[in-house]
Amino acid sequence: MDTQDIEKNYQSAKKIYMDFGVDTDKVLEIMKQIPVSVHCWQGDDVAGFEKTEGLSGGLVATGNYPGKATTPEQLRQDIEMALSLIPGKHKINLHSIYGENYKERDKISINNFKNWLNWAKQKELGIDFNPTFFSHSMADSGYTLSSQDKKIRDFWISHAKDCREIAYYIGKELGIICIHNIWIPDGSKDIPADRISHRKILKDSLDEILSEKYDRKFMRDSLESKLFGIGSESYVVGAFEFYYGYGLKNNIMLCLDTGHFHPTESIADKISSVLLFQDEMLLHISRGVRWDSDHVVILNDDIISITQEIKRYNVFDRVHFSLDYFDASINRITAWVIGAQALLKAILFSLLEPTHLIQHEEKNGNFGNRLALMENFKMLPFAFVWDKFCSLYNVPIRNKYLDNIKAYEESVLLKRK
Ligand code: RNT
Ligand code: ZN
Repeated sequence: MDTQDIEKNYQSAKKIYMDFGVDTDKVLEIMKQIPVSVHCWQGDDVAGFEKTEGLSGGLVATGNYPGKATTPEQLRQDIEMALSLIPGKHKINLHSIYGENYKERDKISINNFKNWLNWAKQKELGIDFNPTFFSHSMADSGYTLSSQDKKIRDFWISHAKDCREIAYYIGKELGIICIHNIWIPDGSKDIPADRISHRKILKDSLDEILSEKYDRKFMRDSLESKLFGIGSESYVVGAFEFYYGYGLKNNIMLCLDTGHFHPTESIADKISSVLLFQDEMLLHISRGVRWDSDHVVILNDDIISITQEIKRYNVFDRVHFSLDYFDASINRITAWVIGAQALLKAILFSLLEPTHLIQHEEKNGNFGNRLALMENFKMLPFAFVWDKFCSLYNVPIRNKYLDNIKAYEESVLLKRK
């Protein structure tokens, strides 16, 4: 398909959408303003550069596809490659274990992220940041911020404080908000006899970590809940209810990870409740298959129902999107691109929805028409608008990007030792 075909298809799609009262040109302008935070950890199976301990905290990356990045330079090069195939202007999501040249987790500072910072400046990318509470001997007991052992707890409190400072510095340097997201693996494999003590300790730890106030223009905190994990099947200290309560009381945003709820629970349904009481929220878009397996995100109903909710209340400015999955069994660049494109497609699909028409049927109590319109809108030529969006950023159309990845795999990835 050449540029002329893309344009021709787009013009015919534009006309069809116009008949339903949707302006595709305007939608494309909105698309340009919606950043997705691309997680660096898809590039190396959540290994990071400490290289002292294996992946822990209940996180598992299965597969052994060749060519994974093992140095910061390689990882940045791979991210650049992935970004060149993802239309739009996006952010990068870093974990503290991706810092460079530090000896111990509790001795990190902004100096260990200078290369990332300079690179981001050069590429005009925002950065989000996460303290890392796993893959470390101090997390081996299964508890970090909620540990009853003061030594362990203090170690992690200090880590989180350092990370908030780093996040603030990053946000200030780049002039783009840096979201500092706390996720801890704390919990227990089997039925605990005392749930509340750990939760009380977690509350105190968070109070201490968050006591330092930073300018929200540059840094914002978020708290990520979970339902269960590998090794924490019976009890997770940082459950949704815990953080919902804490977040409301202390005005800290929540992070909802789409893999962190019961498999049949709708995350989309939660958005309108959370945003009634909080200004904003963070989403970790993931795909669980039977459990929180972090499969590559695809364009499925789960994701579309989330972006539809956001579209229907027009709250794209109050929801931050980030990706969170890791698949080591396929080309890691392909994994990044599929997931990021899927999320962007879901956003575009939702922006193109003639929402006013279905809401009109609902107001009139005609639920048959509402359902029929919803079904009909699935058939609108959204792919042609997507192609146009890709072409605006010189992203090869449809599956053409696979050729670029193949060439990169041959010339770069397979040459890595
Ligand atoms: C774990 C959480 C967390 C991590 C990343 C690496 O279940 O989803 O967000 O996946 O921080
Ligand atoms: Zn997550």
